Amino acid sequence: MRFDILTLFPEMFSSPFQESILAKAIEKGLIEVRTINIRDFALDKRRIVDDAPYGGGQGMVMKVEPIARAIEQVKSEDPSVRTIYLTPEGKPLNQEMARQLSSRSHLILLCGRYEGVDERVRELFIDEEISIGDYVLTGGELAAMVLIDTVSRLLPGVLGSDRSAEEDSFFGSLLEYPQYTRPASFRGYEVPEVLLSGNHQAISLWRRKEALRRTWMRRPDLLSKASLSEEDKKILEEISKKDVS
Ligand code: 6GU
Repeated sequence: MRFDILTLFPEMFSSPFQESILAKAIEKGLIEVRTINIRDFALDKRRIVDDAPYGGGQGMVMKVEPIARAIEQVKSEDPSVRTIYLTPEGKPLNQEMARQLSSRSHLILLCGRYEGVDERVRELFIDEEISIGDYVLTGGELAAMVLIDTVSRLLPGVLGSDRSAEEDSFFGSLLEYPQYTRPASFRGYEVPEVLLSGNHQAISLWRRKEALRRTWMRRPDLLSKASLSEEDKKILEEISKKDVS
């Protein structure tokens, strides 16, 4: 899968893709991440990319021509590319959207700065507008990194095969159960005994209970969307009766 990032700050992207899982995904050729400096597509001598808004008001607006030329260059190489504008006015990103995006082979990610882009960019070139949450960033660059990260890890081979399969059955429904590793005792805090028991059935049940408890405590909104078995519902009833810890 290929990502072309259109930005005024390509340097921001130098390190996030040079570490860990995404670096390996690039090395293996599973993803390709290119940055394109919008300023390279400003044809005037001073390479101006922004201007004051018509009608007056605060701040600067990103000009349409350099963005248009940059997008058209990518589209001339691949007319089927999908163009996404990262903006707090977009649809909030969630796991289902990430899953849908992961089926595409090529995305353009346009990162806005200042007071946003000239509206004609959106009308003429943008297929989809995406936000990463209800708060305001200084620009779309960090949002583009988040999007690339969450989409890439869904691609076959990016995570270990066992991990991706596991994720799919769980995904979007419940929070994770608590995890422990050695030592079994740390400053008087013990690992729950059941996890040391070797009883796989008991361990599974404990983990499901803890996942349900944690979801109920922290994200009750997720429970209405989760697919719950009859046993899950019984466990939840118990939890909601006695547990306030
Ligand atoms: Cl995509 N851009 C900016 N500037 N702020 C945001 C955002 C995007 N998503 C949430 N906040």
